[in-house]
Amino acid sequence: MSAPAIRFYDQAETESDFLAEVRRGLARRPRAIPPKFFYDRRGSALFAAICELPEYYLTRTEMRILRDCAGEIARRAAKNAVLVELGSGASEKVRLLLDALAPRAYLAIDISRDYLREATERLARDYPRLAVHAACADFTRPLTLSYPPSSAERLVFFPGSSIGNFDRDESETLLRRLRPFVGRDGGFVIGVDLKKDRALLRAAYNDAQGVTARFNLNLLARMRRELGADLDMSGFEHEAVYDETAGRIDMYLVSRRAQTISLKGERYEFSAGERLHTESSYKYTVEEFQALAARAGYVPEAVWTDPARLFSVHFLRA
Ligand code: AVJ
Repeated sequence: MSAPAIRFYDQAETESDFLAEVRRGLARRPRAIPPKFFYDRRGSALFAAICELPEYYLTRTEMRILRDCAGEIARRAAKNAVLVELGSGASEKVRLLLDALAPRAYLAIDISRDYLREATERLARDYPRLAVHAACADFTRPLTLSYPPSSAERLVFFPGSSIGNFDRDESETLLRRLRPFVGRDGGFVIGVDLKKDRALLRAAYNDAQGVTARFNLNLLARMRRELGADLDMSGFEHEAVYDETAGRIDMYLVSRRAQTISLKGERYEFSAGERLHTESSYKYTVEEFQALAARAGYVPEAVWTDPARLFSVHFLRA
């Protein structure tokens, strides 16, 4: 069966952006590379595998909440709105909204080009009457897409606690920047992971099968594949710790010994035990997140959680 056509837009990160950010990240102290670079094709596939892990409660809990509140979201959304998803990944969660909402169109935005194409083609096959648009873009930068038209009302969907990758100031800035995109009559549905017992959090980022470790280490593999970096992957190990005061998980690649990463003629010396920060994942209480949203100019209209209060889904008015 031939797949319905996807409208595909490209506003991609280029290879030179990756190179520039890796160079900068290796040169600064403490060393750090932004988590958006996890998501090459293999990284997106590894993340999808993380979502299936028994320890990674986030995805299945959010799906359960969405299943329960999708009808209410549909009632709050503008009729005939375009559904726009930021960081659409496998486009699995959005199916719960599509089933309740039947929007006029869906726009998936993701940084992982090939993965985005495959995920939206699968979706278009399963929803043959839906107009599916896909944009390869970095939503932390201003969106310069020709779609949706400015006249279209929007329901913006930002699931998975992707907002957790940004610190509190960056989150506020990102949300404020997205407000005009959501628009006056639009709605913003955002999934936010909640603060909880540290043992549960630690386990979610240190799974027994080591999938999260492979996801983290894939950043080094990507540096080799795409940038020709010379490094020994077995010289690094995955570490994820919960900083309770800051309310965040921090992920690192830790150098097991003194060693060098060579990249385009430059040498970066690592001492034994030295850490390269690869990700933060901020956790919120419901009230903390609502206050953040309000500072960014939104009105928090509704919030849903699971009975164990592991995860939250917020409906914000722009
Ligand atoms: C996609 C950013 C929400 O922080 O939980 C999962 C990424 N990193 N396991 C998260 C991730 C390690 C994930 N987010």
